[in-house]
Amino acid sequence: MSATKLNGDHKINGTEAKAPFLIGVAGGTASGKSTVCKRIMEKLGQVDVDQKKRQVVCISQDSFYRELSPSEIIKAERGLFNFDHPDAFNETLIYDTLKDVLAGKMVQIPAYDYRNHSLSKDEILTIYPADVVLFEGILVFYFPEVRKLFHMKLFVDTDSDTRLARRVPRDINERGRDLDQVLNQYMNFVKPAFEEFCSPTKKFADVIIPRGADNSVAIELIVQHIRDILNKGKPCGVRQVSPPKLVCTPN
Ligand code: UZR
Ligand code: MG
Repeated sequence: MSATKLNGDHKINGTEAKAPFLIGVAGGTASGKSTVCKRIMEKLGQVDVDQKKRQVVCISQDSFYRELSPSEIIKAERGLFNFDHPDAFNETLIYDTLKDVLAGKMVQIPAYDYRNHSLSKDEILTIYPADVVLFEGILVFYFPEVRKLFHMKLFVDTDSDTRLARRVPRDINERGRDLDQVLNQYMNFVKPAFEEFCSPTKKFADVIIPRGADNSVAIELIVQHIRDILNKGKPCGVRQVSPPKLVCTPN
């Protein structure tokens, strides 16, 4: 199967709208959350599809870091700001955005600029209505009201040492950090916050994915489940008007 089209259109206020199947993907830093989302999109044949026509889209919780005050920016530059604490996020904006997504609305969210520790002023991501929306991040199951919005909850469970080994080169190469800063931040903030805020949310998951994106069996099972739900036409029980159909287009 090369291309998959998932149709779940219905009308809201006279215009075409979609109530998507909303999937939360949580897990520690560098556990492979984004890669798991990418694999799911690939298997549903969505990666090469034009943004506007995509039926499966992914949103990152990083787009919802709150704006920092000038003194917090100085702390962040010294590696002294805790980006792994729930208070670093704008919970209200996450909730309101996901409610809009569930109502079939188009939403616009900023990209996150890790080098400047701030939301990008130039890069705005437009999320068009889709059949399946993945929302990934370290603390997506932390906030109870947000947690209730998901139709399916996945927790990517990768060993801490593997995650640290991935995080160090990623922060140095992609996020403009030096080794001392990465390790200090990991010991002072990332590891304790994982243990206090992220790891306890594993209990809310419907499916725990050991080894993350390497676990192709788990990912295939999840994808099959998504296909089944969409084919049955009852993805979310939220506001499904016309049943979505899964159309597999052969090569
Ligand atoms: P993932 N993060 C930064 O490094 N810099 C920022 O400006 C904002 C966030 C990190 C954050 C967290 N922690 O561990 C990680 N720190 O991004 C989450 N320190 O991203 O889930 O892709 O690892
Ligand atoms: Mg990430």
